[in-house]
Amino acid sequence: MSETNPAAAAEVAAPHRYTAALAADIEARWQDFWDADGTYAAPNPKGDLAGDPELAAKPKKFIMDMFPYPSGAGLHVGHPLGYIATDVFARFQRMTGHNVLHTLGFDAFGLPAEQYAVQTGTHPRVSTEANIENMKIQLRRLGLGHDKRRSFATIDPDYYKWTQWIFLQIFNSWYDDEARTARPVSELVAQFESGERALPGGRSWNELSAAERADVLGEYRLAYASDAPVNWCPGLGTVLANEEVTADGRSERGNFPVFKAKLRQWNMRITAYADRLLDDLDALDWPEAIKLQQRNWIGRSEGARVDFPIDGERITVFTTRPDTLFGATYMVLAPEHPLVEKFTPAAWPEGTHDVWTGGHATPAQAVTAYRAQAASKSDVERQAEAKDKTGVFIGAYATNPVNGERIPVFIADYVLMGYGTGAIMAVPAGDQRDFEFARAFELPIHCIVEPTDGRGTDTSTWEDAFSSYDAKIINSSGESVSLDGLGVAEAKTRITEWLERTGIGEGTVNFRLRDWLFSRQRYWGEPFPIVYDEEGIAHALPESMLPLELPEVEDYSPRTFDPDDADTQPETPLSRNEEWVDVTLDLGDGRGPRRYRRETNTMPNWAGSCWYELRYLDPHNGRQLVDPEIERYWMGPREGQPHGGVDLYVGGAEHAVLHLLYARFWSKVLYDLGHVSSVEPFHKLFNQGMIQAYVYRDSRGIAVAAAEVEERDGAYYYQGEKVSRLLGKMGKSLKNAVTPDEICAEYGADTLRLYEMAMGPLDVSRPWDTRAVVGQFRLLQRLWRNVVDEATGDVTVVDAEPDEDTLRALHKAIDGVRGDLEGMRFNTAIAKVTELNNHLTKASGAVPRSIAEPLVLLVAPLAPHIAEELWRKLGHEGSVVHQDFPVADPAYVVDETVTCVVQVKGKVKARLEVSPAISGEELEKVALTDEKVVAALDGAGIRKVIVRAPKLVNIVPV
Ligand code: ANZ
Repeated sequence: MSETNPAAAAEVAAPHRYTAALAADIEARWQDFWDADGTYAAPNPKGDLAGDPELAAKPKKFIMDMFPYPSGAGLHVGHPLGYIATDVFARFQRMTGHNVLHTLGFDAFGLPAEQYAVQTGTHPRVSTEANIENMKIQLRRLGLGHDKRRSFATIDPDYYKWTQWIFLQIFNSWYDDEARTARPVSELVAQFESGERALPGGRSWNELSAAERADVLGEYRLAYASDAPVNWCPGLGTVLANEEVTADGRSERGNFPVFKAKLRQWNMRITAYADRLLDDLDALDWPEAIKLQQRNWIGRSEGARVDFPIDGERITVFTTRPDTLFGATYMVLAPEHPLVEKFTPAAWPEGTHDVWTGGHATPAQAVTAYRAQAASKSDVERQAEAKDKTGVFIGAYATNPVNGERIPVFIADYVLMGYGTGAIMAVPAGDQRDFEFARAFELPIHCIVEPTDGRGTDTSTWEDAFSSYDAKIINSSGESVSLDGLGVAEAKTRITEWLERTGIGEGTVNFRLRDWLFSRQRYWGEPFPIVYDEEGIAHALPESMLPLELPEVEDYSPRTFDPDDADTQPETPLSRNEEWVDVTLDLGDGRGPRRYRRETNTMPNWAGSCWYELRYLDPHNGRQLVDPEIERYWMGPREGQPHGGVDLYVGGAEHAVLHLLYARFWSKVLYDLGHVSSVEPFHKLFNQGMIQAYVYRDSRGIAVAAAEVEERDGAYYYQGEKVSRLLGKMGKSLKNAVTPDEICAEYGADTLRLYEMAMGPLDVSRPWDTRAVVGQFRLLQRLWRNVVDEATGDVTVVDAEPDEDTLRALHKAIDGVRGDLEGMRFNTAIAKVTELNNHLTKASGAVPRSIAEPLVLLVAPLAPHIAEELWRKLGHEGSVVHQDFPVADPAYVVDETVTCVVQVKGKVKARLEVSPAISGEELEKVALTDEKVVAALDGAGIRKVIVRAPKLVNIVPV
């Protein structure tokens, strides 16, 4: 008996069956065709489009993904979820008459390449470029319709030349608060020169030395160097932005402790834009959750600044509750507050309470000791609730301006230097932190709001502070102002008016947002186009010296330190190349050639992604960031998009405040300076869900290779040992990564695309299940069989007229798929295609051409390779990519109805038009509420209803 291989036998019988091998062949051919043909090249309104009025009349669609970091691990199937979605959407838009721009670049500066370089000695450029090449191959295999002429990586000197150029625009600008716009620094200098704007200290511009002028301008520039306390992470050897520090005060990368340290660093004055960043959110089509995160991060608080007199000077506090001024029984300064020394006397005043001194002999000793203790904590640790409140009296008293009471001044770490004014009036009755502190330091607690929860006004019996916006103010009368009896809101208004009238304070708005720390002690980032002269004054390089390329260095690693040693100082890798650092340059400023020292920090890895959407528009422009006409065409404001921007931007929700806030800020500066017409970079934002995967762990909790786990009776085993299963992230470290390459090899890219899109709504996370992929493969096999003879490879469609049922199925599918693709409901679109395809599979006889062709067009955005192949087989020249998407005939879309006869006592009383699919229950309801039936029953009770849906209802009254 000879053994036969059933698969091989099937292949002989059906050599033109849609198999993985055939899919691979089709896909490779069409990918080559698209590349050679330039199918996805998006014409710009200049050049290519100028002589083509038809093309110029098309509406535009700029569709973008958050570009990838080319990691050495390559892509797993989770990565392309968003790329496939934007590709399907872009293809649909092309087929509905839009000029579509869709491409993908690489966000290629960053830590992993640098760390790999440190470990292996490979230059980060070499490993990064190799990773990009690898990723390009993986992406190409997916059949993504990108305009490859427009792709770039942020590490290309041609690209970062413009990142540096934008930095210089920002450096050379200041924010005019009155005009609410950025303006060139030269205009500020002109204002100082003419005396139109006063200089601090009343001096004249001409009197100032070059260094003094630089200092004055540094207070205004939108990019400036300062010594403000920054997040120093010794374990990484670099400083970090607030956004890169976790809620528990550690580095997001590496999980090392982060300390506050005073280091001279570059900052971006993003705070100047706080109100505009907040206001402009309203008109953006973004998920509400992301808008909310940005609003919270910007953190607008309305309140007042109030001056408390002390020793002939004053301490200014920020409070959101000026209505509680009568309850302020002490003050607190942040330990780092610059006025602390000034008010700290040599000795403890008479009668100082023991618990206030921390056991120190003098106030100065107490302050020094407490400052050291506070410096070792992060802001987050300092603010953590339910912690014992610590602090120390500085030996001085201030005066509460509403009632003249002498109140002691403390330093305590729960007050942060970076918020408000770094000083507070403490109202223990109304603020929980102040309450805890007052209890710990035996300070008075004045009840100034009538409790509404029955606790009474005797604060000695209270267990916590009382806060309510609905309560009445009490015990708040002074000589010139009284708030007693008012509600909180009225009291706020009244006291703010009083503060302003008396000059003691004023209503203000405070933002939580801090300036963006913009320098890093890294090698693999954009060098700053800044040099310092012998006086240490920073100068911008002239545009002709850009790009300033990264020099070669021996050692790429920043110096790292004991992660817990806060007293360390960063050392930059670029500082190790003396030849590059110390240069003689003629900056073209009339001063001739001089010696300079280059800035040796590099920009943070967020810089390159702050403006990349603009470079896609005009990627090879060597003279300008982007041609203004081209920018206006793709990005300019439109109806419904008042701020302009990319039409669709898809990416993960984890970038809510980092990348998206920074990019919005740069966009606004460029807009203010007249370089772009769009105020916002991204009009519509969509967050795709995550593809999750099962993580299997052994008894020690260590992840085991998911591919080798076996299931038996609902339990999971790895090499015979029982393992646990939990849904988690997909990735190399959890040993559960599935690559797109594997799935493409087994089924083809079209199947992978369909599977990823069919898994569920795009914004929802979903578990990957390799075994389920075959379902989409079968759909494509049935589609293929509906058009092609598997034995001969010939097309089987016929020119016969389709029957009514089939026409209805087709037009309903067209109607539904159109709406679903427009609404990015790709999963339901696939369900509708499947339904139509199944209808054709079940129907007897060959498929009419007038059905097969639109079916292929419906499939084209989702599974483009098979669609191209079938379109060609159906006798069409060229590509399916720019064909018109089918339009449904409304006559076939409306539901077909049947007539249902309603009898009462055996006599026909009504005829109802109902859906053939109506349920018995529904039909009975409709019949019993029909006017004529109700009339026929004339109030009689019902004994029995016989329903034969959809055609008959027989009612038997009592
Ligand atoms: C008196 C008061 C009474 C306060 C009361 C609150 C409740 P948001 O809403 O987040 O803006 N505060 C001000 N500056 C601070 C700083 N640098 N560090 C820590 N806390 C600070 O918070 C504003 C409130 O937080 C301010 O209003 C101030 O306490 C405190 F019943 O002033 B409040």
